[in-house]
Amino acid sequence: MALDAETRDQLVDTVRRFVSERLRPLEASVAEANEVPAGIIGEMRDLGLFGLSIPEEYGGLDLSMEDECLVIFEMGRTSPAFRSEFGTNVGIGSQGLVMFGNDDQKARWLPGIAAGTTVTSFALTEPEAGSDSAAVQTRAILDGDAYVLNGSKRYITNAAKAGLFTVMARSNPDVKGGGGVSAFLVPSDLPGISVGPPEKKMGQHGAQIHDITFDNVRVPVQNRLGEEGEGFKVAMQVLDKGRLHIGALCVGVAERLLADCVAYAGERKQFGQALSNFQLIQAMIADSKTECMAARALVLESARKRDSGANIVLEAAAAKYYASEMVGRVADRAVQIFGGAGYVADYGIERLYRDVRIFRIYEGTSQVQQLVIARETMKRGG
Ligand code: COS
Repeated sequence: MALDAETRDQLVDTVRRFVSERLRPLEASVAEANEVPAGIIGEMRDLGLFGLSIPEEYGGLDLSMEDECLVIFEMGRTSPAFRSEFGTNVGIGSQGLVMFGNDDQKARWLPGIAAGTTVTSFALTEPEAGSDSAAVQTRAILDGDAYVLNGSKRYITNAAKAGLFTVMARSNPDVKGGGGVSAFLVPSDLPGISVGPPEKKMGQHGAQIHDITFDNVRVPVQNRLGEEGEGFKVAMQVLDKGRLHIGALCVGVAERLLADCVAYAGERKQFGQALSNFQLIQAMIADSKTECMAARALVLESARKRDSGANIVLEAAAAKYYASEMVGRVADRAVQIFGGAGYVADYGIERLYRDVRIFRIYEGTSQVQQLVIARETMKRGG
């Protein structure tokens, strides 16, 4: 649902102030501790950030995709680890339930998800099924009133905090590919579930990813999301929305980096004048600005198209592809403009440079996005 312009502007403004006053001062310490403080997560709950995309009847803000992107542009102006705390509840962890859940499933889980008291994770990726997500091997075999899950999932964001997983598993071993896969709502406290230690990562310290193992986990039949065999399509449609959200996040981080570059180039003097006077520095700033504007426009246009109910498979892939590649270039130029200061930890530029690298990989690599864009373009005839 679209908010009226005034309420929307107030929300965006509140998030902007929260980011600059509460989150930015904590960036270095959160990366160092590899953890977002509980008090900050509480403030995020109070602001309603966990429920941005959850329908109002379940306690969420029910934002349109366009409004969600406007909020996420602001969240991008700080370490992406902060957004990760509520990102799964807004995006891939909850949207299968929002789009395909029945009334009972929604009533049971969405209020906690909107409030942030239940954290969700999206469990698709496996050791042998990354980009080839239709190849999932985790089994879900029907046995009386329950499916019995066996297998493992890899690099699952927020798995250790989650109360609920959306799990894609093969319910029909005779059907290879996506058609044999179903989606399940799996409470994390069911017997037989174990979550591994957090992975040591290149960046986004403070955000955690883990493996999950399912050992004869009995998931009640009523926890199946959608019909048998629909799980791959559930996952793809969840990812379509997720990719717009990640595109918006990339724009936010890029705009933050650009603002840092402009401030630094204005202060730093070499050859007797500010860096900003040098045309080779200006060229880098011009390129980053133009690319930020292009990505912002692409993300918003794609979001509006989703809000209109249109098919956005191509648009979501293009927005995520362009914005994630773009923020990589902007981060690289930022290191260059800061010079030695961009390479040492004190200025935070090298941290963001590492943080943005995953954007070209998770929720579909750039190469997967290229495949999707090419297929859809050919399907649409241009
Ligand atoms: N919305 C609805 N349906 C979709 C869809 C979408 N976005 N994408 C695919 N489908 C459907 C197709 O229409 C097809 O249906 P039919 O069998 O009825 O024709 C079915 O799903 C299989 O689609 P497709 O043939 O495109 O599947 P592929 O195995 O070729 O895989 C890619 C396609 C590679 C695009 C997909 O596996 C993918 O997105 N991989 C990356 C996964 C990812 O992002 N992982 C990150 C994990 S979360 S951090």
